[in-house]
Amino acid sequence: MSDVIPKALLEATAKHPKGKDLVFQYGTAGFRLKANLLGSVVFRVGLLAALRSRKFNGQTIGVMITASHNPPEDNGVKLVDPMGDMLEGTWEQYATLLANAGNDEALVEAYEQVAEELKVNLNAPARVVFARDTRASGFTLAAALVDGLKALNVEYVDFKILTTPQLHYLVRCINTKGTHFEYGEPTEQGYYQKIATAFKNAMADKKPKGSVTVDCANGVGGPKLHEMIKYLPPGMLDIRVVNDDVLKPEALNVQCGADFVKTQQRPPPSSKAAPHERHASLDGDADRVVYYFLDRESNFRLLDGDRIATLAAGFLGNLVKLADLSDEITLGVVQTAYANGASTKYLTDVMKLPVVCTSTGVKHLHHAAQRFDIGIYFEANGHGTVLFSPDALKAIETRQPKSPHHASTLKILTAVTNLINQAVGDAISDMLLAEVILAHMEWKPENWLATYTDLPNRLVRVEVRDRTIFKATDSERRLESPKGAQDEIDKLAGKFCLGRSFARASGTEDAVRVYAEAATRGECDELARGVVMVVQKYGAL
Ligand code: G16
Repeated sequence: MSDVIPKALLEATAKHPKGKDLVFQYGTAGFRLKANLLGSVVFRVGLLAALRSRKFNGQTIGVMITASHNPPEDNGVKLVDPMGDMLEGTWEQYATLLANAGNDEALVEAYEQVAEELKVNLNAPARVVFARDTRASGFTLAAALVDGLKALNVEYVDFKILTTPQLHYLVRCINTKGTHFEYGEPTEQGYYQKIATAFKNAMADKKPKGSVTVDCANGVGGPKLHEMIKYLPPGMLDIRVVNDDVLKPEALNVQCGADFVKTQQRPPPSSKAAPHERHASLDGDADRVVYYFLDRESNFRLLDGDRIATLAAGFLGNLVKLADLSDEITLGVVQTAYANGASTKYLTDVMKLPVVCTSTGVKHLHHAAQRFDIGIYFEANGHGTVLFSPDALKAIETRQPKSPHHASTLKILTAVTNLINQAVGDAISDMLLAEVILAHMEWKPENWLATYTDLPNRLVRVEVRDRTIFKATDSERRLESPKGAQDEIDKLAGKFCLGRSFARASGTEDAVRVYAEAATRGECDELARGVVMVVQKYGAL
């Protein structure tokens, strides 16, 4: 064992032994599983966070303990990189390696191997900040993390209960403080102040019509949205917070929240929505948001992540044009295979924007969005944000106003860059952005919906014996294994007008997801049923 690894590490590993026969995988959003199996994983994530920080000579790394949209008994853990984005992809294998290493000396050896392979100076300082959502298991898991950090002499700050995007914000603020890229005050209050000020400036002299009711999935978004409201200019926006009971952790994501609304395509049973009212639903850690409303006939109408992307693209594209910056600023949209075909068609054919498709997981979308000056990325499930390149920010900042109208356009554009969380998708910030845009356009939800017509679609969760046999390719639009499955899916999809379907293994749940869309509801449901049967056949339990 190397001299620089404290004996404490060996002692600490004994407290968090890995269960026999368990295999862990750093998935779409870190590790996710039943909370009672997660202790050893969180402890080992602490070791990797220490290595990652030392690799960057003491820059702060974030660790978020959350299972977001998953059921209350699950939990999860993921790492946040110095600029507040997701852990760099090439390091995920090391997270998986440490999580699966044996106990005691075997773990220390794995740790040393990783440190050597990554050429980490183990004498460099290490700093980690962490937080958790409102799950009952979070407190104990945070203690396991602390054991790992202490054993490796890491300086750490426990931010206790936060939304995932708040932790990403803090990491970015801490690491950029005093630099040219300073992002904000590295405190929870700093987060509210920055977003509230930007909201006020972006709203300019507009006033949203009516109220917005926000379903917080009985998760951390509830208390944090209540807090945010205190910072917003009084009377500017009537926000009604519902499903904000965090004292009953068993209520988290149950029959409410963004995932429920999107997958079930109906309001939470507790909803008291009246026709034409705006409703938004957050997920369990407040990084996703979808809108919905009831139309005149009380039909449920969903305004999902695709809709937020098209709303933002239209508004920002227009602001860039009015600011006379179209020649300098490129704008593009990033989606996944789950994006409704009608939204992609609208973006390319009507809005004439470049659209890129990536695999599921914001880490993939984020990187693709960085290739544009303004990169708008949203998953259909409501997870996303808008990224502004340093060149775009500079162009906006240095453009000399030619008229009072031009000046106010530039002011709104600047405010929007501050309103949108540049680190990661943020439900609270995204919701306020949507409110700003609706107010400027003087749009009701009906106007937003009228921009294009979604193809009927269905998302089904299929339990299989071993989801890892379902290997996808082509931005997860096709299955390369099990052999033969994709041919059957293609044949089925070909039978229906505008039929499109795919199956992929979830990276956050032990299941395969099937997506289908087609010209009519009946065809879509038939296609979904057929593809579910294909998945069941190949993945027979
Ligand atoms: C996470 C990821 C999202 C992804 C979702 C579902 O969301 O951050 O990018 O869309 O899981 O992923 P999968 O289909 O692989 O299970 P969240 O909100 O749970 O963190």
